[in-house]
Amino acid sequence: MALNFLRKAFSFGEAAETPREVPTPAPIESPAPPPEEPQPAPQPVEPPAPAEVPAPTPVEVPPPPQPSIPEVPPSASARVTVGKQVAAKAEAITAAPRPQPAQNWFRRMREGLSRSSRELSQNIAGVFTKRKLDEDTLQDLEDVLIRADLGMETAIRITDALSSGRYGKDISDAEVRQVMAEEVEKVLAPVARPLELDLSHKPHVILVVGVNGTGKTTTIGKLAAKLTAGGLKVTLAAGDTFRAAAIEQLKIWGERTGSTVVSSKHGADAAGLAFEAYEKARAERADVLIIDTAGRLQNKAELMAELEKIVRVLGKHDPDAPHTVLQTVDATTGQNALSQVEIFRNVAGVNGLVMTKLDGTARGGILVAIAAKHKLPVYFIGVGEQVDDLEPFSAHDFARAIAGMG
Ligand SMILES: Nc1nc2c(ncn2[C@@H]2O[C@H](COP(=O)(O)OP(=O)(O)OP(=O)(O)O)[C@@H](O)[C@H]2O)c(=O)[nH]1
Ligand SMILES: [Mg+2]
Repeated sequence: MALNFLRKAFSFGEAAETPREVPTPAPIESPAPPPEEPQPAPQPVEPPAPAEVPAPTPVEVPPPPQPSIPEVPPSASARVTVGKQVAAKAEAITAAPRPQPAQNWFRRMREGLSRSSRELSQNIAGVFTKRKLDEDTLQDLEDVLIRADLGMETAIRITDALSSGRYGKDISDAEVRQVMAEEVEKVLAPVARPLELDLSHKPHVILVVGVNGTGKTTTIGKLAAKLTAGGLKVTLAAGDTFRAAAIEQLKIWGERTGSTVVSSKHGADAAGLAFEAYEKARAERADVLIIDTAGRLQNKAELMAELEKIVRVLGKHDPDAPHTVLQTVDATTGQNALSQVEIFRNVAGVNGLVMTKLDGTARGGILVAIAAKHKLPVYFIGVGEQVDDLEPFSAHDFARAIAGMG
């Protein structure tokens, strides 16, 4: 898969040109003209006036004429999986080398989750010191698990698994943690899925949404690094037009990762910018367009309506766009994260999550509650602020880390 991902020749320098300002987008309500074949010329072009550029429809992109790669079935040629191999390549373009190699990410996640797991382990040990597994201990354990944000459903699942076969017997806290790790892994396994990009869309559009400060822009930068290092051409859209600093922040990520950045003036219409960015990405034959958005609280109706508008406008270009709607969820948030996902999912059609800030939180259990409730794929976890601190999510590793196991 990774080889397939890397199959195209891509010049890092070429894509790393200085991002340019684009004019304020044209009104988006005008009906889209009929489709047209994509332009073959990859050179930078002046952004065309939106009204003159026909809206593209999904196109079949035949596999490129490179030598075939044995690991990848031909039918999968337009799909790529963003995984560890690409993360490893991202190392090469990290501007500031980290003191420790990215392969230590599991250690960092475990250290990060140690606040969650330490508290949990101590509380479990408190329940099971010289006590048999009976109604009282099971109830106490259930309370501990719920307080650790794991959610009622998973708490009951764990206590049920423990009581079957062990009821009335002595049990150690290590055994309890072992069962907990097994049950948490079962809850997480279905959501631990790799992010897949369908490059037949050209661009595959990823819209990134979430509450203020949850890590949208940082995650976009980290993801762009993986994609460009994997040989893909990436365009970033500075859809957070609320704050001038947000546009600058994305431009810096664009420079660091060799991605083109499309931005408009501070205060411009975000949906219009998304529309314009799509046109530009398409004209320049970008593989992936990642759209940043302004952070918003899920209870602010007018801001949530703006997200709906962005989705609607992208659909004028390609009825399937945005193909991925990624929500960043801050792991330090606790229970409120559940309603954040609920509302963003309803409004913007979130179909994948990135759980950020798993380094150093005592509330990592919320990921389990979100998985149990929403069953949305968790593509990555954020374990720090640096470019390589974004890792594909592993149910097994996470479950062991939160249960405080080696
Ligand atoms: N420790 C840690 N910090 C993170 C992580 N992801 C993002 N951050 C930090 O969280 C802060 C907010 O990140 P942003 O990417 O600006 O968040 P945002 O969602 O774009 O914020 P708004 O645009 O204001 O809504 C920054 O200081 C990031 O460096 C992570 O995984 N771990
Ligand atoms: Mg931001």
